Amino acid sequence: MFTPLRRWLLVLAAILLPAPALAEDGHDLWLRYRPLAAEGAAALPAAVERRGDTPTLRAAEAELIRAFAAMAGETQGRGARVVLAAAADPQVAALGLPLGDLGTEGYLIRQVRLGDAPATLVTGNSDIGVLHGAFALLRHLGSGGALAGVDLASAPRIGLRVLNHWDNLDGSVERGYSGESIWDWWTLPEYTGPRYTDYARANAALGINGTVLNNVNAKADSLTAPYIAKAAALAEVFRPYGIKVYLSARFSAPVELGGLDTADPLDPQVQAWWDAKAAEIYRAIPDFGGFLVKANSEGQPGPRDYDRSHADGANMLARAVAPHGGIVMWRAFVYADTDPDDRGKQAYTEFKPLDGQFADNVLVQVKNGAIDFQPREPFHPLFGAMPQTPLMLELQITKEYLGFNTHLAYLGTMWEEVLDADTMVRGAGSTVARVVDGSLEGHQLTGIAGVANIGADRNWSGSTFDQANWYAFGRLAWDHTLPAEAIAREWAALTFTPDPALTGPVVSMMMGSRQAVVDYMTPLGLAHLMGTGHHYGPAPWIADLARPEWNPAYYHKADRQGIGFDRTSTGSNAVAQYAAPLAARFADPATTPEADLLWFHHLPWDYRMQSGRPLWAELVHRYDRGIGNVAEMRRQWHALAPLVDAERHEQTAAFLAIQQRDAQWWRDASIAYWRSLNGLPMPGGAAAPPRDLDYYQSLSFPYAPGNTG
Ligand code: BDP
Repeated sequence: MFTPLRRWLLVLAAILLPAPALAEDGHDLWLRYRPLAAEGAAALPAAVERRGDTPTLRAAEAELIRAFAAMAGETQGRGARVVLAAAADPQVAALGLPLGDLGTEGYLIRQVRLGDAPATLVTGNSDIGVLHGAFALLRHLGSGGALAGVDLASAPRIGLRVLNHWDNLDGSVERGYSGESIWDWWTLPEYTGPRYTDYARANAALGINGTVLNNVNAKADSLTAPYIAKAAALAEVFRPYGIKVYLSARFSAPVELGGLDTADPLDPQVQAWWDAKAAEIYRAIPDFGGFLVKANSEGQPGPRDYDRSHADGANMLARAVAPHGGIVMWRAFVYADTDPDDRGKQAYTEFKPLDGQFADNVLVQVKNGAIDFQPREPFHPLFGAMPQTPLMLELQITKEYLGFNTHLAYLGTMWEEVLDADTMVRGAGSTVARVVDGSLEGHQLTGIAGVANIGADRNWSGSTFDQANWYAFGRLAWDHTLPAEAIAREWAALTFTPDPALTGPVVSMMMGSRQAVVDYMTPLGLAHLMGTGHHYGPAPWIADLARPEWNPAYYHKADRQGIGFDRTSTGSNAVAQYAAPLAARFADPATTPEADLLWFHHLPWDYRMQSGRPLWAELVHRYDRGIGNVAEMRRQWHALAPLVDAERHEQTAAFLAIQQRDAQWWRDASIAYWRSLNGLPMPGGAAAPPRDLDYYQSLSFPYAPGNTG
C-alpha cells in the first residue's frame, strides 16, 4: 500500500531519480512478487514445508520460496510455516477438512494446527490441487490480502481450460500480435529453455490445464514423428504444472502422410491410420490430451469432402484416442461458399441435426458468436440447441477484430456478457455459462478454449493490457461466476500495485474499454466492417470480393434508405434459431437490445432511438462517444505516471495515442462512407470527416501483422 507520504515520495523520486537500470518490461506477468510493506513482509511464513516428493509439489514449493523471498525484501518473515500437502497425507487426513467438493484440481487454504504446531495449510485432493492452491495464496497476498486468517477454497467449474495457439511451424502466428511463436520448433526437442517453464507457471497460476500447440489451419507435418517428439518435449515441461498438450489435426493427414488415396472417415484403412497415429502419439506423450479439428471451414479438408457428416469425422478421431483417454474438440466454425444462406445461420443449420450423434469423448467447440469474434455479437444460437452434446465455448484472446495489441480493450466484460447471456432453452437462467459448465444438461465432459495472444515478445502478449485478457480468460475458465471487474482489479494489483490510487483508475479504464471499441468500430450491432485480410482499420465499402460473406457490405447492407442486416422473418430469419421467447424479442426492433439492433434489423436512417435521436445521429453519437472514451483513458493513464514504472507507462501511453488516432480514423472513414450512401448532412454539432471518402479508401496495409492465414 502506498501511504500518502510514500506516494508523494514516489512522485518526487520519479522526478529526481534517473530511470532504474532494471526497468520493468512486463515479462513477469502476474508472477511479479513485489516486496510487501513492512507489516505484511514480517507476517510472511518463516518456512515452507513440502510433504511429499513429486515434481508438482516441488514446483509449488519452488514458487512459494521464490515469491516469499521477493515479497519479504530485507525483512525476515516470522509467520507460521506454510505446509504443502495433498489430502492423502495422514496429518491432513486427520483434520477431516471439507475437501469433497474440490475435485482433482481444486484447493483449500486454511490456518490449522498440524503435528501440534500452527501452519497455513495448502491442500487439495491431488498434487495439482496443491499447486493451484500455492498460486492462489500468492495471488491473495499479491493483491493486497493478508495471511492472517486466510481461508480460501475453490474448484474449477469447467473441466478443460485450454489455450488454442494459432502457431505455425515456420514460427509465424496467425492473428498473432506479439512477435513470433514461443514454440521454437527448430531447436525442439533438444532445447527446452526457461521460457517454456515460465509459460507453464503463468498458466498454472490461472488454472489453465491444456494447450493446443499448433494452428487450427493445421499442417499434417505436426503429426510426423519429429514433431511428435517436439510436442513430447513440451509436454514434459508442462506436466508438473498440470497442463496437457493437444494438437490440431489436419483431416487429410492420412492422404498427405499415410499415402492413402482418401481420408474418408468411414474407410477402414483411414480409421486404421488414425488408430495407429494416436497410438504413436500416446507412446511419446502418455497423457496427450487429444485433437482439435477445423474441418470443412475456410478451405480446410473434412468429412464433407466425402459426403460424410461432421459427426462421422469427429467420431473416427474420437475412436482413435478413446482407448488412451483422449478427447476430440471438433469446431463448429463452418460456413460454405456454396451455401447462399446467412453466414450467421450456417453452423446451427449444419450442427444441430447432429445432436446425439457424437461419441462420448467429443466436444463441439463453438465460438461465442455466430459470425466471428466481432467486438460485439449476440451469443451463438447453438448454445442450448444441442442438449446431448457437450459444447465447448471458444473465445478469442488475441484481438484480431479489436485493434490488435495497440488498442486497449479488456475482454473480461465481453466474455462475462456471453457467459451470462440467457439462452432461455430451459426457461430463465439457462445461461451460456450453464451450457458450457455442463450443469444445464448434466454433462461431465466440459471445456472452454481461448485463442492465445501469446508470442515471443518480452512481455508475452504485445502490450501490458493485453496480458489482462490472457489473465481474464484463465480466471473465467476456472470460475465463470467471477465478475469481470473483480478480475480486472486483481490483475491490476498484481501487475502494478494494489494501491487503490492505481487500481481505481486502471479498473475504470478497463471496464469501459471494450464498449469504446464497439462504439468507434461497429456500434449498434454492426459487424465485420474491418479491412480485408488483416482486419485492421475500417473498410465498410468493400463489396467486390469473390465470396459474398467476405465483404463488409454483406454485413451492413446499408443503402440510401437504411442500414443493418434483417435477420427477422422478412430477412434471413436467423432469429428463429433462438429459443421462442428470445426469437420473439429479437424479431421486433422495439424489444431488441439497442446494442444488437443492426445485427437483427435493417432500419431506416431516421428510425427513432431510445435517446430520441434518429438512427443516423445516434450512430454518429456512438462514434464520438467511443473516441471520447479513449481520450479519457489517455488522461487517466497520464495521471498514473507516478505509480507505474517508466517503461510500461510509456508503452501504454504511446499505444493509447495510436488507439485515439485509429478511433478517429474509424469514425471519419465510416461516416464518410455512410454519407456517400445516405446523402445526409452531419447531425447537428458533429464535425464532418476531414478527408473525402477516396482518401480513406486509398489506405492500404499490406504488411499488417498476424495476417498469415
Ligand atoms: C477467423 C480468422 C482466421 C481463422 C478463423 C478460424 O480470420 O484467421 O483461421 O477465424 O477461427 O476469424 O478458424
